[in-house]
Amino acid sequence: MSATGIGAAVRRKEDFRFITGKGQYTDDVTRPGETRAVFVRSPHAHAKIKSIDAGEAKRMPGVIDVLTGADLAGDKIGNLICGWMVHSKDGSPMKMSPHPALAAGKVNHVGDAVAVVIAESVALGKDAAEKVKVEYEELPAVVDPAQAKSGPQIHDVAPKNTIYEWSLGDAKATEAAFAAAKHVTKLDFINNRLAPNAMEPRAALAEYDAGTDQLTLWNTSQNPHVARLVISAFVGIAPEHKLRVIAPDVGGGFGSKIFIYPEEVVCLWASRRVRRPVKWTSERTEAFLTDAHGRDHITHAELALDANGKILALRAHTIANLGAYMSTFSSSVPTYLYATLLSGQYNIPHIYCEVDAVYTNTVPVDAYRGAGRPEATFVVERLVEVAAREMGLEPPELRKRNFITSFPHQTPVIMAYDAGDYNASLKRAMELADVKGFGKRKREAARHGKLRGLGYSTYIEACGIAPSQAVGSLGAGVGLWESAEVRVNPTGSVEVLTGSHAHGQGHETTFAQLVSERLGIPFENVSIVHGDTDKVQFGMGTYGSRSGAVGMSAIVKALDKVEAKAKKVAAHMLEAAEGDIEFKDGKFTVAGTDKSAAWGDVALNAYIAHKFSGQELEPGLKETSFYDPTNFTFPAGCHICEIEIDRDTGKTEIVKWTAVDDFGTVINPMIVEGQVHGGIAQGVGQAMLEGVIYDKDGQLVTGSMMDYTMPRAHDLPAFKVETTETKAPSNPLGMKGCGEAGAIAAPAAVINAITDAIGTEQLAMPATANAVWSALQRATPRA
Ligand code: MCN
Repeated sequence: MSATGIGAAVRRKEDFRFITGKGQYTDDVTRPGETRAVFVRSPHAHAKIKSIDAGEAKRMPGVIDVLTGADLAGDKIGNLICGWMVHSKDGSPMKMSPHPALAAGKVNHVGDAVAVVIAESVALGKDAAEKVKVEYEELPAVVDPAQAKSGPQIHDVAPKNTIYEWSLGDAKATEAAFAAAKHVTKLDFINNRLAPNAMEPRAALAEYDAGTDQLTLWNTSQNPHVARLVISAFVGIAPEHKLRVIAPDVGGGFGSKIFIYPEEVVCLWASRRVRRPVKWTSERTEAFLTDAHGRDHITHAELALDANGKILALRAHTIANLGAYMSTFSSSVPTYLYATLLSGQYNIPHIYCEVDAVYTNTVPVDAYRGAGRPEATFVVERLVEVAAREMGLEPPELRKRNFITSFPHQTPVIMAYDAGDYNASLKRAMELADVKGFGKRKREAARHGKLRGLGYSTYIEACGIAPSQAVGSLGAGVGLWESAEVRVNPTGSVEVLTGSHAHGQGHETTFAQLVSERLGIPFENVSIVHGDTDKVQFGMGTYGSRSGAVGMSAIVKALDKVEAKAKKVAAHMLEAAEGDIEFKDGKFTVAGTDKSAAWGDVALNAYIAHKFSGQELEPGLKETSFYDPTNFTFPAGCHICEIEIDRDTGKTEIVKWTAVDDFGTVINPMIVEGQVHGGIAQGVGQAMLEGVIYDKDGQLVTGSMMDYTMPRAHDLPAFKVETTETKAPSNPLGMKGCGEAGAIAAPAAVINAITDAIGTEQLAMPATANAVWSALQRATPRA
């Protein structure tokens, strides 16, 4: 392994600019004549708009225009749409509501955009926004997804507020397996609603060039090409390349920046109308009110087992709250990304899952780190842990009896797992966590009046989203491949244009490590270019932990082509047959001789056109590829959480965290470890601290950092993180994604640990001190 190649813990090259304040985020970009957009938002969860009077606001100093849904409709700007079709079990298509970028006649959640003020500054815009008089007729609201079907109807297209009633698996076979079971474990739980809270809030800056009829959008996007494709259609920009989307440095996304939001559509449209650049940057409270939230499931789940603890079947019914409108990918999260993972790491012969997706008067819900897979893991890992307790088995023992041990393994819920060694990660995690010494630690804690608990989460996820072949069999339409272009300059330095987009994952480092290793050139001589639709031809962007397995595989494919062409050039230079050229460590050699040419010489020669005159070889050294994997990758692992609880206050401290994950080939262990740390922190946040709360009228109670608790460093212990390795056969590097693992594994590990200590399974997330204390009042702690 070279010091900067595959497997090396290279420091992230992008961090210098980030930690020295040199990053260029959307809000840092300024354009001459820039104006600011300030949105007038609904204070009501559900109301008719009787009238909007913007007269006074329009006359205020510094106000350029005030635009409403009527203006939008007048300019024929269409509705935001959800991209993935899901059919109900009766075959009917999902009920997609209209979603105009500015409300048309009715608002459906607090924060719904009603009008926009375009002003010389944010301050002037805010003053004017207060003077926009909107007369509302309030309507009753529905907030609780359990009440959605009987609540006031939100959209004409969706009776009983039902978007779809979907199912997966064989209901009859599952029922028969339950009938034959010796033991059935039943659980009810809520997977709490989360606010994404990326460090950089969403922002958009749109500029219209009347000379060329060209629009440019700087945007906090995780997938600028998809944004261009979709937004150009909404805003009526044709041909599509008249819109350039640039996602410069993006300060975190966690999924929340892959969707098409009203604000960027409005900025583009407004800049074309007012003929000046229009910028909008979200404030934190605006972010709580408008960024798509995550999770929000109500689930009843059951596990059927035989007398020996062999799992016979699993069934689940979930109500998924999708909020007031369907967001870009929301339909797929509680279906294709959730129910398809309900087999966990286990050999479960029969699974049946029903998902009812509903509208409520809350902000839309869509993908958030893990997207469907944390919810699935929570179902499976809570059921397994509780079943073990109920049957008097050690939780790891029940897991071992049911682990899938031979691959490939076809689950009853579509996914075909390709490789893994679940026993290996469980065994190693138990060693690292010193499970054997737990009893002693528990007794010691008891002497100090504390309760100790140990919780496991042996999770699985499907990453590398989303191979066309697999997506086709899910009936979900388009697959999500990735592109790469490798440009070799005459000096031998390399620029890689990738369709992936980094917003914290360190691609500028790991992608350069791959190229450095493959071409045997210095890491510093490789630059990664991403996030600009005028530079990169097309790309699908970053989410679903796909940039390694899919994005880097596209680079491998392009590098293969580059190497093949470079060999032709070297053969010409060395006057040898092409088949005799070997390439290793940055050197082309004629096999069996000492004749060789260095990478840099070959690169230069590739550009000396006269050398090839009269030959078939074209000058230049640049190759493109599009890579569509044959399957998802299936990262899996074991997380063990150990907690200590103060009996008097319910205050719970995580005292130990052990994670052993299988990410296949690891490119950069330091980056991977960082990804796992971040994921665990978010998972712990969900389990113990975070939770979006709306009151019964649809007012957001947790609308600021004072009300919505994010995990801090002092909430977390020093993590013990290791990896095991089984290579993913579906991509040339054998990589599996690592970006979501922690967030997927952690909630179940935490709740399993706390319930182990307190002796009741009735504990809702977030397990705050108050919740734990209350649960303790109803329980007898386990000895
Ligand atoms: N990697 C590696 N070896 C592996 C797997 C990955 O070295 N076996 C490296 C990759 O090269 C990349 C990083 O680890 O530099 C993450 O790779 P991957 O798992 O492929 O995930 P993506 O790059 O596609 O990132 C998406 C993932 C998701 S889905 C969310 S949500 C998330 C996450 O990454 N959002 C993040 N991590 C985040 N980290 C930050 N800082 N900010 C976010 O918004």
